[in-house]
Amino acid sequence: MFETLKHVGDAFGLAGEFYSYDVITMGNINSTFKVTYILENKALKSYLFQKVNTNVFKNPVEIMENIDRVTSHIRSKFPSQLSLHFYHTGDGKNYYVSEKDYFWRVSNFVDSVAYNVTEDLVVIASTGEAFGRFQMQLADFDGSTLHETIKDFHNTKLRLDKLFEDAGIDPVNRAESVAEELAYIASVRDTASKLSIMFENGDLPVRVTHNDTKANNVLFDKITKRPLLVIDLDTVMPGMPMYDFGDAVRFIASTAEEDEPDLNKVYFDTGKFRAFAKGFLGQVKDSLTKKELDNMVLGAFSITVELAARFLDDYITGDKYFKINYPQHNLVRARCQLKLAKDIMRKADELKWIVRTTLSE
Ligand code: GN1
Ligand code: MG
Repeated sequence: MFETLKHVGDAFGLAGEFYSYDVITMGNINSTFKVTYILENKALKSYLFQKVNTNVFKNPVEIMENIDRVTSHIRSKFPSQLSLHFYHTGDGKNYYVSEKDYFWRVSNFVDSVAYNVTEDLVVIASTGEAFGRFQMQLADFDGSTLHETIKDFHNTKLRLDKLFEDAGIDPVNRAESVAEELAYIASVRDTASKLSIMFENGDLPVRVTHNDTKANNVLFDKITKRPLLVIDLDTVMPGMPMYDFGDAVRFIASTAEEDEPDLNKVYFDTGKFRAFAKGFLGQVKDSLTKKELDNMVLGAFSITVELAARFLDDYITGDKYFKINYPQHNLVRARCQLKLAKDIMRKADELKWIVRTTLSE
């Protein structure tokens, strides 16, 4: 890897001498490295190198165009806000394609901390605030100028259709072993698909959304614990804010990691939900419609079922999409999301009440 990273750094003409690198293990799709150079004055300077997964992102050049547009929009409106800056190669591109056809990009490294699981309700509320602010800052951005980087990314109906189709084909003989999971998803198929069907029919507003609002996509200042920056803009596309809200809470309001194998540890924590909702809704409540605000909890349930279906589908089709660390990894992830979806459903009335009271505060 050392040689490869060095070569990529050269393509971007980074100053100084290659000093060291660390693999950053967060993220299930792209490969990320912190790479450090030693400058002439002996100071160290770090960068973030990313190899984009072109199996998932078929057109990474379009992703870089989207990121450029979105970050310029935010920068022009909020110039003092910290933002990601992508370096350019000698021929003026903000990416580099290596001989092996790998797609690389390099950005500034922001010295910060990101959270997977946290009990800190202040951090949780700040995460909500950061994603809510991101949504709000893009409220006047013309979504039609963005490329759809992954078609039907959060079209839950199509995701579930695909799951049952693949289970029928059963290419690696795993469908029978997940009959119980498939049966549960079948039982909630209509409920989980509802918002995506309304969205496709034009019954809900089209907004520009982040589409991957995991807590670890917000970077925090190590000392002040204030949010610095929302990252991972690969899937910024037209979408539903209920799904941004939902994707965030299914992750941050869980009592466990996304791939916790012991389901007795996995619950949806209403206290964490309340903290996130306060941060997020406080930012967006004036720009969203009542219909959107009324459907936040359904958004959380739907995207949790959707992600369970995506993990399960990947398991059924032989683990081709998400990076896995062991053979059952996608199944463990799917079960974890299903446990959360059931808990969200069980607590739905309380969660809706929390949304209502938060909005009237
Ligand atoms: C993937 O790579 P990462 O962790 O940012 C996935 C998301 C999932 C998430 C689940 C492009 O995101 O949709 O919610 O894993 N991103 C893509 O952990 O598929
Ligand atoms: Mg992502």
